Amino acid sequence: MSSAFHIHIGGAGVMMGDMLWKLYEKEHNETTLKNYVYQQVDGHSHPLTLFADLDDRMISEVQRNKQIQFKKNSFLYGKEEASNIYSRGCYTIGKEIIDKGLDQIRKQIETMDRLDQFVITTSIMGGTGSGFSTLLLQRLEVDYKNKVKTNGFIIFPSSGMSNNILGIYNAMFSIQMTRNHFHSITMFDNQSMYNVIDQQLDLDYVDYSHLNNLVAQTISSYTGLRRFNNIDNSKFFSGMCPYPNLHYFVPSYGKMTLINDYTRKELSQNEFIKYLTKKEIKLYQSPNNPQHLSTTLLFRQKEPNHFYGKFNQTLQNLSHVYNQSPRIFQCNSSNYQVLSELAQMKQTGIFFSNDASIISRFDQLGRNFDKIYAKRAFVWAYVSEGLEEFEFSEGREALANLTSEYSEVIKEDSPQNDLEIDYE
Ligand SMILES: Nc1nc2c(ncn2[C@@H]2O[C@H](COP(=O)(O)OP(=O)(O)OP(=O)(O)O)[C@@H](O)[C@H]2O)c(=O)[nH]1
Ligand SMILES: [Mg+2]
Repeated sequence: MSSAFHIHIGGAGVMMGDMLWKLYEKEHNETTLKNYVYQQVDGHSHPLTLFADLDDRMISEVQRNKQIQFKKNSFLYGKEEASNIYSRGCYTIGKEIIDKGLDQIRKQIETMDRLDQFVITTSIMGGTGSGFSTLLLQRLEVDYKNKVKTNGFIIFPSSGMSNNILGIYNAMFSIQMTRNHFHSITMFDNQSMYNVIDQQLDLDYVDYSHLNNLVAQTISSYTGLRRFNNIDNSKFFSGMCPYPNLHYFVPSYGKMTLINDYTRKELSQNEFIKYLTKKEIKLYQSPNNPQHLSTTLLFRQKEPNHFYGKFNQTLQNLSHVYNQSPRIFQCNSSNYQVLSELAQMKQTGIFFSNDASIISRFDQLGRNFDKIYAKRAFVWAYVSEGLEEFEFSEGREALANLTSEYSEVIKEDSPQNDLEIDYE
């Protein structure tokens, strides 16, 4: 019955995983379908997961948490980080531990009745997140090709990071991996997540734990369909891909409220959908108007939602704008919070959109890359770690191909995407 294996790669990936497993642990008592993500042995639940990093700093943080019964096989680390260099993660340092990692994954998977999907968290700006992820995904594909879906929840570069030279190169090298080795990618960027939190919550400070919480809530609602309602979620993302390569999704999550905000109230159907589809709460924001190729609403609430299944009016209006109706899912479970300053809302939701307007961000990444590569900034650092120079242009070409695949579809798509939504 077990069917998802989680892999958390690089410092950011590991910390997102840390937050996610803390959340699963809180949700643990509410579900009878634990063995979707845990191995059950003699009444104990052990996470089916691999935390992989080239150094042990972040992994030690995770191991400090004794509440969760991780198995030894769930941790893989080497002696030194990839120092922000993709090729160190992919070719030199990463190679030293890859076989051990695959072995740890295999041993855990052997304890499962079946495996439907990998759920992967990482940030493609880091040397490990970009390089080691690429190596691992290439190797996993050999062993599990076509049998197992690979769903990524990935931090992309923020739009303002044009001076992070290594981060831009790493992200560029990772595009091929995201296109070829994943069935779906749910995209986040730190700046957008900061903006969303800043607009909604009056916090004195915001750190990575708040951003990781947003990612964890998104993943948990998605896997919650299976963990709480026994809904087969294997087609959740593939049902949003008109073409296999166009599998990049932008999520919006809400509502978030502070624990001491006593004004919080339940939203009506229209208010809630209107809120969730607002451009400003996207966790990966593009300057252009959305170009939704397909959309999905995922609601989360313990009691059956009184407006679930009665969306006709709203759906008609949404479909008028998007040219198609969003699919709707409901996960019946409470909304737990790991961060003590955030309130547990009665109802939350996620709006996933296959939004072609992300190409403006891909174009921006391409322009930033062109600028630094023209001056050959730090090319030596990658080449001295085993990268062949043609891979720079190969990476750039992969990005250009992806952008043009999306552009083709936009051309065919209805111009109605720019319309304001009338919800009443
Ligand atoms: N959302 C989020 N982003 C993070 C976190 N930690 C780092 N980042 C971002 O992710 C980028 C990559 O950092 P890491 O994930 O630490 O890098 P890595 O993959 O471990 O790679 P190396 O350290 O170079 O081996 C950073 O530039 C930050 O922008 C985190 O906990 N959460
Ligand atoms: Mg690191």
